[in-house]
Amino acid sequence: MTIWNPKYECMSDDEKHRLQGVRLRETVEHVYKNVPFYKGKMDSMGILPGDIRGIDNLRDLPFTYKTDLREHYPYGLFAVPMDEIVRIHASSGTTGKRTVVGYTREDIEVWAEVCARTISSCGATKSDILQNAYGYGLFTGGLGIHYGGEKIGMSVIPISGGNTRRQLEIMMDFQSTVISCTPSYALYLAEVIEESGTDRSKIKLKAGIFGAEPWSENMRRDIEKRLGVLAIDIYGLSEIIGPGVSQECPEKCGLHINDDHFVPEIIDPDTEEVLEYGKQGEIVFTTITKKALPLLRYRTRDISRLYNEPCACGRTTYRMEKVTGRTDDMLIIRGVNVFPTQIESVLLELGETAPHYQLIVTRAGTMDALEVQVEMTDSLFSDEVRRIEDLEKKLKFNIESTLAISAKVTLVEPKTIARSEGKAQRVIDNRDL
Ligand code: DLL
Repeated sequence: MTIWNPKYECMSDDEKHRLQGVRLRETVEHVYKNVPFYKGKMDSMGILPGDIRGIDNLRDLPFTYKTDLREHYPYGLFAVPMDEIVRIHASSGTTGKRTVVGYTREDIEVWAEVCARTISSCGATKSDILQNAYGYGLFTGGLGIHYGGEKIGMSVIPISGGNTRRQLEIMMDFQSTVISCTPSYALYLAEVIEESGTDRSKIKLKAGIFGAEPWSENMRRDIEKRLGVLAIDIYGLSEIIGPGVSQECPEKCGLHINDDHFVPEIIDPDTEEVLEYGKQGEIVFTTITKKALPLLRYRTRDISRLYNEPCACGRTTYRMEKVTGRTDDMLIIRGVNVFPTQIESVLLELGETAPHYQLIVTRAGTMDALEVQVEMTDSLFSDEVRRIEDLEKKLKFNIESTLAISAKVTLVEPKTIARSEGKAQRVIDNRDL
């Protein structure tokens, strides 16, 4: 299997640490000079850019949290003037405000490079036809993978997400050999292929690049068998760059982190203490080449482990364990990030229900479904059925238009949602991933 950029994917530990050290120093100088938020944080900790001599000083630097991005919404953490920004993407914030990320032309080039590594690691070359079924738009999945595919020289089909019939028609007519989408959508595609009695000899797929949400080894086996592809995991988050932070190789023993651009650490999420290789904790990333939005020690909230033993594929990058959970309550429903607090603000904004609600997530077949149960107030409960149905429709509409996710809304009788003495259990996730 080809390694896209052996110079950087197969460095010795010494070479890597030296390169990371140089790039970290440049990044720290850049943020200290250009981002008042970081200057303030470093000043209050008594650290000057000159104190950062190498990668071992990483742990002297401050952490960055998703709330920092929200507090500086939209552009407050950007480290370059807006006329150097050539692209803006956004992802869900914990409340109404989105997390906004920006890229310079150089950042876009780095992003294409790391996505080219990702796509190559499933064995794809410029002779392949890539059906890119990640959403194009504010979500980073579509355009990130698109540029990576083009950098390799593949024929990229920017089909975006959804419209399953059209996906199948294009897959057969255009002879797609590689597909990129969320793993749950891949399973749904497999189901539709089976149910529609499609002639499988017309499907030329050989590999799939699946990510943006957690998926298990069982799901991988299912997808590989039913779609007839090699299924590899791709991980990333908008704040760090989007897709392309790390990816599996065909050995499937952890995801190779593009650690010449993103330096990982594993910490205890409560004490913020750095943990050793092999220990489970929250994965934290520092970007060391990003110009528009460099982030120091970004708390991803994703749970993983780090490995630094060499991999049989020849790459020498750190590897991370497949992400299976988070340290916060963010849900990923059909690839869309959803915080319960976002739904809460939609419910409270309308103010016609009681403030007690519960989210029930299920997976019917291969597709995630979200039901929002909200308690009625006593007066609503004694009102006409018609008014209750109208309110359900209104809430459904507001949730869909604010969060871009469809949900079933059910108004339930007063006092039927269990009260808790400690943290309210807002989410019942019945998916068996
Ligand atoms: O989901 C970027 C992406 C696009 C990754 C396409 C892979 C493919 P966000 O919308 O900012 O970015 O969501 C980031 O999604 O913190 C994880 O919780 C979760 N996530 C992403 N990839 C994986 C994965 C994109 N392979 C958040 N396994 C992250 C598990 C994943 N969770």
